[in-house]
Amino acid sequence: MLLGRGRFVDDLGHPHALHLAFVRSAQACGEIRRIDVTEATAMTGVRAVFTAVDLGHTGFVAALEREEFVRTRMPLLAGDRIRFAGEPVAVVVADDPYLAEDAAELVLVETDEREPVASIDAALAGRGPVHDEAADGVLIDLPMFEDVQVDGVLEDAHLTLDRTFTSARVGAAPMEGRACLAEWDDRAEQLVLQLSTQVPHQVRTGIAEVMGLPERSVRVIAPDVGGGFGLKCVVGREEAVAALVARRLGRAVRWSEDRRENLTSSFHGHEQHYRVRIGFDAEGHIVGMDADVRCDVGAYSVYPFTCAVEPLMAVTELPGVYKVGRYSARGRAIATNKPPTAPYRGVSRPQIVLVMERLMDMAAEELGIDRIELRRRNIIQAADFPYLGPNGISYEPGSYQEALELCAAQIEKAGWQAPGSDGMLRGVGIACFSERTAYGTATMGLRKMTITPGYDVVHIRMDPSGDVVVTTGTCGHGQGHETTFAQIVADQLAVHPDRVKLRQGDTDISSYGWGTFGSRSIVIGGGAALVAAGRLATQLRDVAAEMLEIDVSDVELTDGHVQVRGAPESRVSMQQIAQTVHFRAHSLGGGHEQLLEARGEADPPGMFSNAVHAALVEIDPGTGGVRVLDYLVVEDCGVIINPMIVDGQVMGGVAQGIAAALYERMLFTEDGQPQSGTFMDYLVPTASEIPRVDIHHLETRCELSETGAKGMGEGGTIGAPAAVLNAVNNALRGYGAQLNHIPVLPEDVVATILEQQ
Ligand code: MCN
Repeated sequence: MLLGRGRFVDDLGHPHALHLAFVRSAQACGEIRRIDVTEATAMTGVRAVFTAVDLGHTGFVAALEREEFVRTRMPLLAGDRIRFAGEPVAVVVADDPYLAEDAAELVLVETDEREPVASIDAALAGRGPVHDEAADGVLIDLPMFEDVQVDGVLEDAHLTLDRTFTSARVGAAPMEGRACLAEWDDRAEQLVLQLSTQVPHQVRTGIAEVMGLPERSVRVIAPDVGGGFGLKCVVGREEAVAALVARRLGRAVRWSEDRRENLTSSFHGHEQHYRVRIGFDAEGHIVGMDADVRCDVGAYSVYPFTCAVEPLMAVTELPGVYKVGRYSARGRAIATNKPPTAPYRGVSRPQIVLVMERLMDMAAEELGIDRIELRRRNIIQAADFPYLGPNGISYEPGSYQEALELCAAQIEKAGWQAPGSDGMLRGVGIACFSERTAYGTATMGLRKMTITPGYDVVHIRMDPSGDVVVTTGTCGHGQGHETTFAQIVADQLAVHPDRVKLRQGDTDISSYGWGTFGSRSIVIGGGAALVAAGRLATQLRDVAAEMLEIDVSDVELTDGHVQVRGAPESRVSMQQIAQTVHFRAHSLGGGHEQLLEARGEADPPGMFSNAVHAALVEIDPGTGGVRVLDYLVVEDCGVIINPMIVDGQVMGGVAQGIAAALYERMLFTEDGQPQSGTFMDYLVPTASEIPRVDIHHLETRCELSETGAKGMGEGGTIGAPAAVLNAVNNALRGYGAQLNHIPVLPEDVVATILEQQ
């Protein structure tokens, strides 16, 4: 990548491809009266203009098998109603992208404008509805773990806090936006769709469905993907339109989203409101909690995850690493006239950790108990494992308390408690959390999605030169799977990792797989790779034993060879074994028809990584500017496959979490107009805003995973908002700060200071 050898969708040459530009709605809400494409169609170089009518009003319906879930449809192009500003209503196909853009501006869309629903409050106040099927604006309402004792427990508690928290809508801002190149291959009778995605097979399923084709007639290929962060783990309507247009015209077509489209018209996440009541006894133990979680999920349910992902995750996992006693929660997905939300990195966990960690700090202050001590009293202890939470989740062993103690010791060591200089205010914040990773089908099944992800299958093949090719349905897009999968397989086969090549991101070469999201790849794909490699190792031992004329129990794999145990001079290389199997099979006694190939599968129940984050911030009371001076992470993701990659994931995640805490937010006006259409308005932090991150590892081997690893790809993002927000409040302790929203902006800081003066 650094040498420029990466190949992204836009790098894929195609001399005859036509270019798409989408005509997008200028209004956030309205009925479409007329779409006039005459002028655009007449432009030289324009090959076609399509509307929903031309495409047969197709769309995606993502659903849960739950009574409470309201099924809605996301049309590929808006046909009768506009549901957000930026929604695609027509597509122009032209010889070059500039012509396509110019022609798109000539398409006339006449609408009867309606008053949009641009916020949770507006939706619940009865404005709308966004979908007639959901008259009250709620797409799913989930009362969960309804413990009737909670109210009583909270009334009788020594201390009860009743607080609200909000987090702003954010975008994933991947370096590469969405992009695709679609072509109908007449000879193979197959649509070949190359696109920037995390989930090639789900894209295949979705597109085959809207095109009315069997899945074999759609091949989806993800070349290098320039970041996804959850935005690309759902199926986009623009890519589906490209597929339909390619087939319709019998021509290759391509589309690359520009930055403004990415910011305003793709998928967002994390716009949530919480009201939480939590009770403590006099010793600071949590006795009960109840929560009302409201998620602004935008205009549509995304395919295939649906809009229930955020509320479900939030209510299920809110208690986190703490023993909460009694628990009850309600989670709602609320439709608004804004772009839909996808499972953006962390999926509600940055929010629930923020809620719990702010509550712990606020309670510590009210109770007069040191904030680390209060956490110590409530955190799940080693003796509690396997711990069964009030949310019905069983937590396998982790190093929750050990991580807390190590983090506290490191804060001491780093001298963070020293006061700031030059009138600057300094604060330290910490956040403890667990991250449930690698959900298999059984756990995913609890969500009741009509399409339930979870398992993965890996195929492994040794070629005649003794090199190994591994194919997987997971689809790394910046996580270094080429390296870590090779490590796992190489370890099993005792070959150098350079001799193992990973092939991913192509639905024609791998078994059905679920791609990469939910920090699942190393546990599920990597676990399946380990199983497959183990089976291949058995075949190698069998063949070698026959070649060496010795009992199979007397051979071992080592250093690229299979050798007689204790007699290293009697050995055959992998290449010798592979050539014998492929080219001289007749010389073997039979039973080796498997040609040195195997498959492996994994479908674990899901497991929890854990971590503690700490941030040191400095605030300029004059400007309200917040700087993160230093950052500390203690994390435990089980057996670490590759420490450098894990550290990279943590650092990237922390940067994303700091961004959510201090900078990024998608703003909308009251009439649903996006205000964050460029990187001048949507503040992605640069290297100069991100501090050094000091990372310490603990390793609790996971018995639920083949490799002993637990996932961790979202962890950095999950802990950072809470750690930073606690640090900001801590820095402003002299001003009675109670900042419970993100991002915290300089004006919030200044307002807090002024209120006390
Ligand atoms: N790893 C390891 N040892 C462990 C655990 C993980 O060496 N015990 C390594 C894995 O081998 C893998 C990486 O760490 O190379 C992340 O592994 P895992 O936790 O399995 O997560 P996934 O690979 O499934 O990645 C998904 C996760 C998610 S959900 C988002 S969103 C995300 C993220 O990863 N988006 C990213 N990290 C990203 N990183 C980049 N550069 N770009 C994105 O879009």
